[in-house]
Amino acid sequence: ARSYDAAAAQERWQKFWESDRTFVARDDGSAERKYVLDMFPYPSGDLHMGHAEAFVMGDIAARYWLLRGYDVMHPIGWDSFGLPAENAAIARNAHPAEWTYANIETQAASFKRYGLSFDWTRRLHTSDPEYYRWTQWLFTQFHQRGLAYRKASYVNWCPADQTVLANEQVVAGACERCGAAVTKRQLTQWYFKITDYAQRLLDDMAPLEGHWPDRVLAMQRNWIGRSEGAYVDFAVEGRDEPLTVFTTRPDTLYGATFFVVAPDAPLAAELVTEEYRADFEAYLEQTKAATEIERQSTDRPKSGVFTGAYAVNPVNGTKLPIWAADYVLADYGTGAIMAVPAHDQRDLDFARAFGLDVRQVIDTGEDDPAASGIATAGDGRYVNSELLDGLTDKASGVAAMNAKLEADGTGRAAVTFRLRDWLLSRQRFWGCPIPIIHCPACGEVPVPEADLPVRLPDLRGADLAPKGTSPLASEAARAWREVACPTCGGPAERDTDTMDTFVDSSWYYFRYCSPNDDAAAFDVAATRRWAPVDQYVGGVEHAILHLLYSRFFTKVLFDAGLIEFTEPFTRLMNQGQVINGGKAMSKSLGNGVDLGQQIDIHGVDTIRTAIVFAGPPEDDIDWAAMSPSSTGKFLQRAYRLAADVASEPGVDAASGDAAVRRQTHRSIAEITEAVESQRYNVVVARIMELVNATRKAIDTGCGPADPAVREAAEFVAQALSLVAPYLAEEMWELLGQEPSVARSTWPDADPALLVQESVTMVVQVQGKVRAKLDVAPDISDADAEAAALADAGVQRALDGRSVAKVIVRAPKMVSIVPGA
Ligand code: ANZ
Ligand code: ZN
Repeated sequence: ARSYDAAAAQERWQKFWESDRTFVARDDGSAERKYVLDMFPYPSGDLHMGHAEAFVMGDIAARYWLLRGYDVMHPIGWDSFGLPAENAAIARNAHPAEWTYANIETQAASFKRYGLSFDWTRRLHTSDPEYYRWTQWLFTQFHQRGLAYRKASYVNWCPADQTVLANEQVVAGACERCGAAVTKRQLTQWYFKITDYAQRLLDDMAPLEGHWPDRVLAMQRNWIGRSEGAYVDFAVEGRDEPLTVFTTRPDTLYGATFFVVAPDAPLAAELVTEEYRADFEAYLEQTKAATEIERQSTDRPKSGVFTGAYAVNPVNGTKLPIWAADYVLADYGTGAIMAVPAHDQRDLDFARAFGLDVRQVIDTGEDDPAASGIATAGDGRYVNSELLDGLTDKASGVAAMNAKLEADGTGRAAVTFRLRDWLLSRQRFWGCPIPIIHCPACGEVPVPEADLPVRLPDLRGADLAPKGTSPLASEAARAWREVACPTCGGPAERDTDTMDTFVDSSWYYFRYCSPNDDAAAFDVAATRRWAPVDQYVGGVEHAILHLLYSRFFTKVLFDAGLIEFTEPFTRLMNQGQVINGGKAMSKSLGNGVDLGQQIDIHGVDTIRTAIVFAGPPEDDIDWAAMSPSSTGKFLQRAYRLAADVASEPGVDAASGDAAVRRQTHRSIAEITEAVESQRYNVVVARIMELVNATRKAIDTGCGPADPAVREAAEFVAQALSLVAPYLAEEMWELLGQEPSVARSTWPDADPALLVQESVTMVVQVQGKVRAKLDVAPDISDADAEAAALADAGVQRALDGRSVAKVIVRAPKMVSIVPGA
């Protein structure tokens, strides 16, 4: 056949790979293992172009390691609990399970069609009881270790989805999923104690440096937000207990002129005197409407109310009026601050708005902040600060103050983190039930392991629409909810919340190592063989949440002695997005592009190759600016090479055309390097060069029967198998090889064929060519100049004149300008 029939090939090879078990991990110790993982999808609708880009990148890595002889595990599954399924089900009046599993089947078929080298025997769905049984088991392990606990607090509340959100799920004050403005509610909720791991989450990033994108590491670091400083205790008039604040600048303590508490911290209501209570209550209501982002914004006008109470500065006994103001957050530090307006801009703005004192304690040489309205934060000479006066740098100032506070018993050096505990309970139906039974006599009782899973009740036909409490707390679920206490046998009730889906996805990469294990969450020996993941691929939208939670889970499991490493993902790639006409594809814009449709038009190989060729994997691709048909033409050209090769398989290429062989081996070396450094667009570019050179050799050079041509065409098929797997299989077959190319062995470049012998260097005198010299391709400028001047023809042309100027473009050209 002279041209390639994509549709027929797709069907044929999908069947072949499945029956041949080409991509099933052997796990038999016959080769070193590689674990390649794509972030698993939500089953919302069919695949779109974003999936096409995301999944092709991991597929290249997986297919390459297979050709390199590794035992590769490249699994797939679905993150199938969660709000999208539930909202879709409510809208369609269907059960979330029906919608979810129907979508999974659709996506699975599309993944197969798209030619991904998944090991389908390891498939999992987080909404299967066989999976979530272990999510529940892990929860009980965290509970036992004191890492899962309940507390009442103000939480982020999405009024549209009627559920709480983790801080990580609030983006610029809005619900990450639906965009509604997030408000606050006081509720008792479950938390994971991720803050216990803050320092380790930071420290363990060191080995990821250079293997994870820099911006992801920076975002993680920023989210964890480590601060060094001190706790300082302030006495409060008429109160026994001191107020403690966290400050990064204990050295500015003499400059504290007032004190601020977060209005929504319990402390504020406690401190406020009767005289000021009404004002305070009104202000508290106003605060609840503001988002955290608004509250932290520096250019928002400062607001606040006086509480009537006073704190006493421990170093000099000054009375500081205590204000309630929303720029101080309730759940950071202690929810209260000492305000130093001269050296903190937010405090200065507040002081100016309410006529409070400003006292400079560091003279930086800039204008006095009291006059300029600009706080100074840099180093300078300490003034008005007794023991610090005369010191000139922050480090000594902080050290001296911390020593004094510790000696006086009024403070101590400390480190704090911005990271807060992970709020994991949700008042929604379609999630993993929290395996706790509340007993009036025994309290919180974990469901015993033998009774897991706690299955979601069916609730078919019941109203699942969000109401602020979980559907599992409704009348329809009464029979499910009411149980005997596992400890005392008395009447008790199940917890009615479900878990955040990020819990489900925090450990799925371990489950893939032994997906059908019904005795454990994962087989310890299997995780030892496969994990950590060698290459993880996914979108940068998961830079914080999913990766931080997975890192946390891994550390807890390490502490529990279940695994032997502390980081789950050795190497991470963030693929770019596919956009359309400069805009992100989205349902609301209606500009999404369906993958299936594109495959119908262009075929899988063309789509995959066009995406990979469009640019570096991490860059965005504008689908509107692409021309897949030119990529299709290139693939047909590649295919025709195989059709034209006239020598037999197995012939020794060594006797073939030397120039063709040098080109092939240079391509092998360059493509190998490009795959390993994940410059996949360069891989395609180099394959194109090799295809063109080989076509030239067939048509106008050594001809199709030369064994060097076969060698070139075979490598084209192997290299193309990474991006255009169906076409590559067809080429491999045309070349008379045993199926499948995916099982073939990636060649090594022959070093002897990589040295370029010589290139031609042109020498001009006064613009006229006077000599053509054979020189080494890496000749230096000086050697090129010397060789040019030594040439007899050049000397003749100079005819005794001096040399005024020499322009050297090694190894191509030397141009000589003679003098008078
Ligand atoms: C006095 C001071 C003087 C401060 C100064 C800064 C500069 P990071 O680095 O982010 O940890 N702060 C503490 N708790 C707060 C809260 N709940 N809401 C808002 N602000 C809070 O910042 C720590 C600094 O942020 C602390 O140090 C405190 O202000 C403020 F010249 O104390 B500082
Ligand atoms: Zn009990």
